[in-house]
Amino acid sequence: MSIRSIVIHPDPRLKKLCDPVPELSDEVRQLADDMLETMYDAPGVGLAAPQVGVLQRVIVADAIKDPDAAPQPMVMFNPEVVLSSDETNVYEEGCLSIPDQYAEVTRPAEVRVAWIDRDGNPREDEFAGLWATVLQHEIDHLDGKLFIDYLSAMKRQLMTRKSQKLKRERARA
Ligand code: K1U
Ligand code: ZN
Repeated sequence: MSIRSIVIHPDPRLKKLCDPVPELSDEVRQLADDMLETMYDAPGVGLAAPQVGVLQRVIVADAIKDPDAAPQPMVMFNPEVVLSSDETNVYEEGCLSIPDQYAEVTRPAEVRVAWIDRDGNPREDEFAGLWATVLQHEIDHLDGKLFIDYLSAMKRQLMTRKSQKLKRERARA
């Protein structure tokens, strides 16, 4: 396993519609393992393949925030929200591609997600709380959508400028 570098906004790769994974291969399983290692190292509670520069529909997540709890790594290939609740939830979201910036986003409180697991089996399950928020945030990444796209144009511009500045500073360092 290895830690991959995380793409920082603004970057055209974060705005692209990602391709479905046609079939599970050693290469795509390796990508998922590397993404998990990258997510835990960051640290974060989720990561989508375009954030490591790969335009394929792969996400990983572990939305257990308690550092003393056992890890619950989740790998999803071709994840899809198939049902969303009318009830909504507001959560202060962050993004590893927009470091150190947070904003409240309203999303469905519960979602039913269909995906292909690491063994190639089709799966479907319901998620609530932080899991629901994180999975929606990650699936949005696969459609080229960032959490700042839910904010006003002014807030989005401000956060984009800050991220651009940070990206320039990191490139110089
Ligand atoms: O997709 C990403 O950029 C990862 C992002 C996921 C996310 C966080 C919060 C709400 C929705 C989606 C992150 O993991 S940001 C970092 C973060 O939230 C965190 C970091 C350390 C401990 C706990 C959480
Ligand atoms: Zn993100």
